[in-house]
Amino acid sequence: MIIENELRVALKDKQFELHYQPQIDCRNSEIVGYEALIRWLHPKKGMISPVKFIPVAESTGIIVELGEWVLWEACRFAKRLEDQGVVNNVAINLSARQFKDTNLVLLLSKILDKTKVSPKNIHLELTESMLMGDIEAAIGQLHELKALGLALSIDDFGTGFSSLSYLKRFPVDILKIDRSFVKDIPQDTSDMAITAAIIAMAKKLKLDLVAEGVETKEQIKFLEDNNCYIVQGYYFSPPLSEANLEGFRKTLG
Ligand code: G
Ligand code: G
Ligand code: MN
Ligand code: NA
Repeated sequence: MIIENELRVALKDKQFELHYQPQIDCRNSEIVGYEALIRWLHPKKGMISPVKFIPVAESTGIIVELGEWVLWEACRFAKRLEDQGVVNNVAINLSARQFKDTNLVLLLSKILDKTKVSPKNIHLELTESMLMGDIEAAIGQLHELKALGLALSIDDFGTGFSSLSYLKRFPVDILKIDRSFVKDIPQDTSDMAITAAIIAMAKKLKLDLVAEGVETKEQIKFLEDNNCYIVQGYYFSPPLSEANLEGFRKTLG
C-alpha cells in the first residue's frame, strides 16, 4: 500500500523519472515523437508502476504537484530535442484532476514561455472519461488549451464510453487507438473491424492517429493496409530513459 507521505517524500527526494516511448512512422521507420511515461524509482522497492501510484496521487491531490513536475520535465525534454534540430512531438498524459484544475492553462502558458519549447510539439493526452460529466466545461478547457498552440489527443480511444456525438465538438487533433483493440490482431476479427472503423472515422473527421501497443509485424501490416501509419509499442521500443534513447535511435539507422 502506497501512502500519501511516501509520495511526498518521493517528490522531495526526486525519485521520479520520465521515460519516453518512441512513436514511429512505419512507412519509413522514422521517429515522429515520444510519449512521456512517469516512473518511480523507489530506493527500497525498486521501480514502481504508475498504475499503482497515479490513482493514489490523484485521490490525495498530490497529482497536482507531480503533474506539474511532469509538464516541466517533458517540455524541457522537448526543447532539448528542438535544440538538436529534431522535429518531434512529446505527448504528456494528463490526469482528470489536472485537466479540471482552473490553473492548468496559466501553468502551461508559463511552462511554454520559460522553456521556450514550440507549443505545437507538445501533445496533451486526455481520456474520454475525463471529458465526460460537465461537457461544456470540458469543451471550454479544450479550446483554451488549443489556444496555447498545443495539440490534443484522446488516449485509450474506444474504451471510455464517451458518446461519438461529442467527438465532433471536442477540438482534438489525434486519436490514440487503445492497445486492447490492437493486441489480438490478426486473430480477433471483431478487433480488426473495430480498429478499421476507428481509422476510417478518424480520416473522415480529419484526425491524426496513433496505434498503441503494437507488438508484431502482422499488426503493423494490418494498420498500414488500413492507412494508420504512426505506431507506438514494444515492436519498436518500450519506454526508455533519455540516456537509453540514443542507443535506440542508432538501431533505426
Ligand atoms: O508506462 P505504463 O506503465 O506503465 O503506464 C501506465 C499508466 O500510467 C498509463 O495509463 C499511463 O497513461 C499512466 N501514466 C504514465 N505516466 C503518467 C503521467 O505522467 N501522468 C499521468 N496522469 N498518468 C501517467
Ligand atoms: O497512457 P496509456 O494508458 O496509453 O499508457 C500506455 C501504457 O502501455 C504504458 O504502460 C506503456 O508502458 C504500455 N505499453 C506501451 N507499449 C506497449 C506494448 O507494445 N505492449 C504492452 N503490453 N504495453 C505497452
Ligand atoms: Mn497515454
Ligand atoms: Na492508451
